Amino acid sequence: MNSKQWMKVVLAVLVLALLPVAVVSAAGKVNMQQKTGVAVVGVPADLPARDAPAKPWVFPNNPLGLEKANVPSPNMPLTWKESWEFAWPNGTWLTWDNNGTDYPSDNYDLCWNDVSYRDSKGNWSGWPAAGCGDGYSPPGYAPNMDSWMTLGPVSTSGAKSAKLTYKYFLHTEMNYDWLGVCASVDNFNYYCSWRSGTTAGKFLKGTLDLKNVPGYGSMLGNPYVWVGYIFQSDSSVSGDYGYEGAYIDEFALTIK
Ligand SMILES: [Ca+2]
Ligand SMILES: [Ca+2]
Ligand SMILES: [Ca+2]
Repeated sequence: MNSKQWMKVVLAVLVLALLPVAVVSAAGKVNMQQKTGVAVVGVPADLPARDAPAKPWVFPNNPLGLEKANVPSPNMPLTWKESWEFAWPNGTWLTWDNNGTDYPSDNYDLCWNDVSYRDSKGNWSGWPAAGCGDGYSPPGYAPNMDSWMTLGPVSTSGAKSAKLTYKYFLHTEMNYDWLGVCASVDNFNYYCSWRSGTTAGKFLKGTLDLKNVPGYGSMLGNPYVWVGYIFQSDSSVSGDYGYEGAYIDEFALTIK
């Protein structure tokens, strides 16, 4: 082996040695806060003010980030499934940094992307800091994030039911850093159910019934409906304190 290959072996051993620590830090008891609230496209999240971070945020390094084949995922008409195993974003998925790069100042350009760090099935899941200009590999989210991914529009005209199911792994600073599962009928105001805290190192099942969207009500009978996830972090205590963020996997939107 040449020196580069040896370096990879050494790094692999180091990463494997650190894995149990990472797993332990995300484990423990399921402990989450929940709230509802509206998020608006293009309007940065208005999170409570905090003291300045004690130390500047530094992007973690993941020299062993895996590559994968760039092939399209299969599309399905009434049930839209996403497992993040294939090329993503595909179809009408969009992802962006909703507070741009200057909010509040010297912020980053971070949005969702597929990562092979954790999954509930297969090898990949969606993670909110791996995409856009400053995207990097997990674990550890940045401060001041407002990372969105949306799918749509889909039509619920004539539908008797419309439901989103998914698996989520959560590990955030309780009450300050949030994962929202959201729906919209105008692709502007997104009505969300927010969670913060920990799923204790596991993926849990989540649902969003479009018949009963928090803060809105029924979104059935609409020709245009969008769904999505938003990850928001405040100005301090994030990946630098070992918090991983949120992973989404086994997404299925079923309209019938
Ligand atoms: Ca997956
Ligand atoms: Ca930003
Ligand atoms: Ca925080």
